[in-house]
Amino acid sequence: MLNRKSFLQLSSLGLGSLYFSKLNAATRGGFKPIVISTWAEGINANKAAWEILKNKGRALDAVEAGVMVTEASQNCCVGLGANPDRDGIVTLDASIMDENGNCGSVGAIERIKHPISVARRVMEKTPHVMLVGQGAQQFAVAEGFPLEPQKLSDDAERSYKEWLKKAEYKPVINIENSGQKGHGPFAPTRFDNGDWNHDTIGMVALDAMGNVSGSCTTSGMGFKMRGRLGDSPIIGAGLFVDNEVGAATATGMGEEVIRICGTHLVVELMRQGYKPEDACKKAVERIVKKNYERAKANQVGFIAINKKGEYGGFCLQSGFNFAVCYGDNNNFMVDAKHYF
Ligand code: SD4
Repeated sequence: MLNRKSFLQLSSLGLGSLYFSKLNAATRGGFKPIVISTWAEGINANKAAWEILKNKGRALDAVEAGVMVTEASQNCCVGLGANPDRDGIVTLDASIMDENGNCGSVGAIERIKHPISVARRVMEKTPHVMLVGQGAQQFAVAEGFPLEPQKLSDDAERSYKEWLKKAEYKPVINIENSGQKGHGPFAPTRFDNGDWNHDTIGMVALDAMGNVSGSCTTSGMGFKMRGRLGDSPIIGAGLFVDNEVGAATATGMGEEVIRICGTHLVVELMRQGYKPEDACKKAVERIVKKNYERAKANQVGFIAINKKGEYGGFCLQSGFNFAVCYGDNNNFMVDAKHYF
């Protein structure tokens, strides 16, 4: 415990405020096992991950199985049902990282239903971390993944046709609160029930053995330039795990996340003692500090867990939420606090 004398000593070193920002951090969770994931699609994904975690399975298996649910959902902007790039082709990115610092990813892969599983194969079966484009697809096929037809889902077809009318190339942010309907450039689509449907799911989990792993899978941004890669397949940007500390994943405008090596930063801040929410907040503040105007015009959300099973998230704009699960009857949404 910090007594008055030691606090004065810390203060004289200029460390008093640092101590208090850590002390005052919102501490949520503290459960093992636990899994958290981005956006509302995370609820179903968490359920699949929880089935593994509750049976003392490995976090790595949980984060793969969890996001596979989202990838398989035709009703979602993640996976092959998602919005295409501006040339009308769906290209997918994914990454995965385990408790031993092993990682794998695929970028701009086409016609493969489960990019996350290909990313895992890259990690486990090649000496490499990342495969992209044609090469990634070739590897997937050689590994026995079926090549799916190159066809847009009905929803994506509709969105794309709508987008082509103006073909504007600018991000739409804070769309959850904007009252907008329909589909904008870079925008997620909207379900009939009014929920927004986002392009990415990132998931991090702590298993019963105390090991941490993470996954991230995305169609990137709807109507993106052909060849554009976001943060999701980049280790240290869209996903980072360090089993000594915890794990973090990101969603939103990937370029902003890449510029600050976002999830690596979050994990390093947790290593310094910040709670997950405060570490995410600091990373968001870094984005703002780098370029206020750009930060104001974009959305980014981080989520993180530490080795104690504490969790947190923070974002630039209101509207970002994440799903937290630590029991059959404990799987719920949390609204992340926001900077603007
Ligand atoms: C990207 N971060 O490709 C992803 C997009 C995303 O919800 O998270 N959309 O930049």
